[in-house]
Amino acid sequence: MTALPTAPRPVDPGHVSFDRMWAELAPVGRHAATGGYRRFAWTSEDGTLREWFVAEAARRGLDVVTDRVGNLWAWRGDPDAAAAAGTPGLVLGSHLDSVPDGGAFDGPLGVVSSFAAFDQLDAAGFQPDRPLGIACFGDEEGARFGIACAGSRLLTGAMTSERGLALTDADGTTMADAMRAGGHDPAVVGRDEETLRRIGTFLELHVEQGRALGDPGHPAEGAVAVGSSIWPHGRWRFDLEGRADHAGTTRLEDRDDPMLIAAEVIQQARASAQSHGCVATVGKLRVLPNGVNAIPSLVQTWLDARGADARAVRNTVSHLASTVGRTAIEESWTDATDFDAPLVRRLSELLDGAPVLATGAGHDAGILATAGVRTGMLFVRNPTGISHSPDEHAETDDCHAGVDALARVVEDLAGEPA
Ligand code: HGY
Ligand code: MN
Ligand code: MN
Repeated sequence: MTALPTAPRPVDPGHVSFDRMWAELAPVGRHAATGGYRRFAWTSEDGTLREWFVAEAARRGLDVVTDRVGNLWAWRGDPDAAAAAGTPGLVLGSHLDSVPDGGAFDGPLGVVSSFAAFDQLDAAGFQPDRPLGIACFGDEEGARFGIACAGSRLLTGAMTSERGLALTDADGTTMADAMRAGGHDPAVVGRDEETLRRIGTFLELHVEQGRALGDPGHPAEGAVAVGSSIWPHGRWRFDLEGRADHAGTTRLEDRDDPMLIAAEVIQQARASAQSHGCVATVGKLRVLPNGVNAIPSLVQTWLDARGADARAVRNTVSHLASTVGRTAIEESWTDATDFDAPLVRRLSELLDGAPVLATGAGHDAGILATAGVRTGMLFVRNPTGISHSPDEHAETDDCHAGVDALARVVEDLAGEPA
């Protein structure tokens, strides 16, 4: 008996458009040697990504607005009229920039999935009762100027424009000059009330960057989870000064070599984090003059410390500083962020009891939540949990499941009573 031909699976328009967009973005800012992405704020790669976002919005008849900080917002409907009428918009989105040699999914998965969810909903003839938006936050990773979520921090006033615009990159270029070169006037940068008023709810879909969804048998095993909270976390810098000298002619007993202190900072950071139940990372050093045969005059050492308990994180850093006898200069701090609890419950219910997970990763959603915006997150499984690496990966089916989940919750949230 010949098997009846199985009916071809209906093509999901959102999945088709997701795959198209994903393929289009893949080469932008990808480093040939490492396979990692170098998509840094206000660079030419950033400009290409911004053009891509605007083109995708135009493809769907969405109006694109650039806010005072340079974040992009694609709108369907009139967010100002809706806000005035008491039903501000539902906004999806994430970021397109990366850490140095980052993966393809951290950020872009949320932006691409948002456009694809719009396509899914359009194909189903969904008529939202409020404006729908897609946000593309600039400079989420802080890879070039050193402060993560710079776009959302400047938008909400969590970081002053004075501080942000004066930040410099490794070449000494200020954020203000980089913005200007990227076509955005730094003179207008600052908290943007008009933009914030338009947002009723912000929902960020993001790759999980953890292993809860991917571990077979883990209670959270599945394709999509709901975010509950973000760990408190911060960035500190140690400026370790020494005396420049010759690597060959300077006796060991005559040296004042800051690299030895840096080595102690790195080792003790791990030990202090371990003893305080936190995580700590030294991923970046700046060595002057950075010559193989020159004892450094200065070694700047950056520390990233995080944990479920803010006091423990701060104790990790203060214990480290006292152990090495040096000052930890705080560059940024983000308090623990809890997403809107009723929204978290609703998202989990809408997604058939999807697991609810905390995360150690910072997100623009966390900055908006801290600024009082009703915010939620969805996480998509990346089985290895690896992120901030060219090896970051999520399966296409799971990415499609993320699009479906986003479309499902938009149908509910964009029809809820005001
Ligand atoms: O650092 C973070 O957690 C985020 O990737 N910016
Ligand atoms: Mn990231
Ligand atoms: Mn991210």
